[in-house]
Amino acid sequence: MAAPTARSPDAGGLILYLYPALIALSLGLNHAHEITDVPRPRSGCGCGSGSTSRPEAAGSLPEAASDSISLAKQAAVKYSREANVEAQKIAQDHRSHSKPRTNQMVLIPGGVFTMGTNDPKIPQDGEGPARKAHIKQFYMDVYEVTNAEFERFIKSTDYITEVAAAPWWLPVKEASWKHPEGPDSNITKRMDHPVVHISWHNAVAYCAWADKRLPTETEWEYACRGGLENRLFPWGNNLHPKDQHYMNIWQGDFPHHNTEDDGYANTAPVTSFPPNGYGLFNMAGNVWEWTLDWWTIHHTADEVENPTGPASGKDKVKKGGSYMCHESYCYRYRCAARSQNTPDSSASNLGFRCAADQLPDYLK
Ligand SMILES: [Ca+2]
Ligand SMILES: [Ca+2]
Repeated sequence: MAAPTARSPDAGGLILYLYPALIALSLGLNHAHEITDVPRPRSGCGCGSGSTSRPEAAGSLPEAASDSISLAKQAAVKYSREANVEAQKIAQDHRSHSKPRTNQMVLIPGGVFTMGTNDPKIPQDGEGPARKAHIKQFYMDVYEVTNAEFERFIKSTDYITEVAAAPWWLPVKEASWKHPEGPDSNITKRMDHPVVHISWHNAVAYCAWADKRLPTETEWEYACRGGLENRLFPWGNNLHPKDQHYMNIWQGDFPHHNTEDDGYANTAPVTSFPPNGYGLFNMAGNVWEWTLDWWTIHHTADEVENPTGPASGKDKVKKGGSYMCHESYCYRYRCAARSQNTPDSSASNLGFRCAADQLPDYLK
């Protein structure tokens, strides 16, 4: 599979990811000349199985000196502070990768459902009219794409992520997926949270790398409803079944005070909260999710089959609402709800998950 290429810089600033290993290697070698305590090769140690003792005669000074310098360089690389930091990073990466993967998909059976609603809560968003939509079967990611999964993509492709040209909400200077709240922030403790500050273009590139694609808006909404008809949320109409929180949104006095009653002021791990009838987690809430479709608020009331939205447009559809949504301001954590962003923009509450026609071979 061909690696996606980096996008041209005209869509906004770019963040360049240099190979930390190369930096560490270069720093380590630069420090080699500072080593004065040169280790001496031991003569005739016989270390290691099958090794032969170094003949005494062969230990001429020039060769020994050459070996010593080589060993010193290796030692410098191995033990320099920079190399140690790099080793810790690699170990940390290894640990994060040894955690359970969250790239699994489930089969969403084909069928017909009622898309949209004739009782729109936000009519100007084009939530209506209700229309019958036929959907052929497809696969859907069980979880929103996490920082850990996205990092695998970045590391294996040299992909350079786009930075928002026009953040629509709480603009954060120099924010990126790796530094969601700006250069001083990081995602180290959020590897199992949804990746954010991902443009639509970035999401498309990731899905292609994973042998997947973005879901259409109709597929997304069908999947969100989990087999239920005409319900507000993925599990039904009751916001708090059994007095429990079923998604990560905003509780309290928006935007002044978030009581975090659901346990999270910001993003939550993608495995949080109960799944819907199809086994999908956090379709509503946590982060908004990009879809394939261009945005329009005008829909036919006719029956449709596997609709893919307008042929062109300015904005892309996003679905599901986010941890920033509160009923008083953004009552969009409903399956029929929708909103939009330009495809080159990103936000701290906008992520994605992928769909696929066929289950990728590596998941079989
Ligand atoms: Ca919350
Ligand atoms: Ca979501």
